[in-house]
Amino acid sequence: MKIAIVGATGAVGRELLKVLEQRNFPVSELRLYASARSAGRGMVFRGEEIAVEALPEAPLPVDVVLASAGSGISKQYAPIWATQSVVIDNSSAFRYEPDVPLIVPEINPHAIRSHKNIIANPNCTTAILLMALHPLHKAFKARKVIVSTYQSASGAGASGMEELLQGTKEFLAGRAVEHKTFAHPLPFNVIPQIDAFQENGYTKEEMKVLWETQKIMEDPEIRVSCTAVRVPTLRVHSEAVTVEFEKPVSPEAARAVLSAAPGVDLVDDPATKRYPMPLSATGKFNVEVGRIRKSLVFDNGLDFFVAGDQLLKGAALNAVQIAELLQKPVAI
Ligand code: A2P
Ligand code: 11C
Repeated sequence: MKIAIVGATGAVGRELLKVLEQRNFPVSELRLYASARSAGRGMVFRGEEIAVEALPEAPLPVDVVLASAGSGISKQYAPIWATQSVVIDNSSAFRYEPDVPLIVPEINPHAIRSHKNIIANPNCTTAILLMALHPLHKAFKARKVIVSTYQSASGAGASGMEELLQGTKEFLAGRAVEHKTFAHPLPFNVIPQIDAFQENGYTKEEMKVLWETQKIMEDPEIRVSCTAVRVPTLRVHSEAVTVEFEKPVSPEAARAVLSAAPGVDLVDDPATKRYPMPLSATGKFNVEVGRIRKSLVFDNGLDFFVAGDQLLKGAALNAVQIAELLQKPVAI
């Protein structure tokens, strides 16, 4: 397949190059696009340097466009790209359109059948949550979900990582910490705001977790309340999750389900201090799940903790997995 990465120089774009390589995706030609600022810069793919091109205002000469340059660019250009290519869009621009499939390949690969050349990749927080929640939902039927997130700086892109690293140096040197990407200085802090506040008091990031969970799990009845918090880690979103199920559930039964779930690593041995953490989940394709215990609040309830590399399962890996589905539609 001829592939284009739009936003190739960004935090997700750089991972897309690596994931295409690691999964040995059949790329016959790779075109890299970013802003005019990056034009001419070289990026290495399979040992060869490819020059980044400024994004043109025209269709791209490829089969598949992997877009990760923000929702403004996707809104403007994806309809143009879609005239000639299948667009796998990492932004939130089209996720809630009824005729745009929103896909996590382990969960709803069948949704790809209805695509009209734009396919949406979910929000990273949602994708990581659902890797653990969906297998449990299939087994015990989840009804109410309460999530508190611990989201890393790279969720806000390359500038978020840079702001955390630079700000940490400034903090340690006793200087004032500058901030632009985040609403407040992030080093040695946590910020309970990701994206804009909505009329109901939740942020848009928090509402996305509800909207996208209902669409991907094809269950409009499931209720989700999220508190999304930025923490000073570089990579990996972690989430503390409480779920009330319709059917009786136990930690042992949940562990059995999760240990058989694709894309999940059960990391759950408190006696040896093994549980999901950003440092252990960094760079991993699988999402770590652990701290599984019976809820003290809900009768058919569980508490657990997940940590997943959101640049991978929450973005680049999931997008490449969707492209892999395009190659084998018959098998779905
Ligand atoms: P550039 O590096 O040239 O600014 P991140 O999510 O890490 O912030 O990355 C955003 C990506 O989107 C980068 O590759 C960035 O390129 C790209 N980008 C930003 N603005 C534009 C634009 N106007 N046209 C094309 N690509 C853009
Ligand atoms: C963050 N989850 O950590 C956000 C970034 O809907 O694709 C991804 C926003 C989205 O800041």
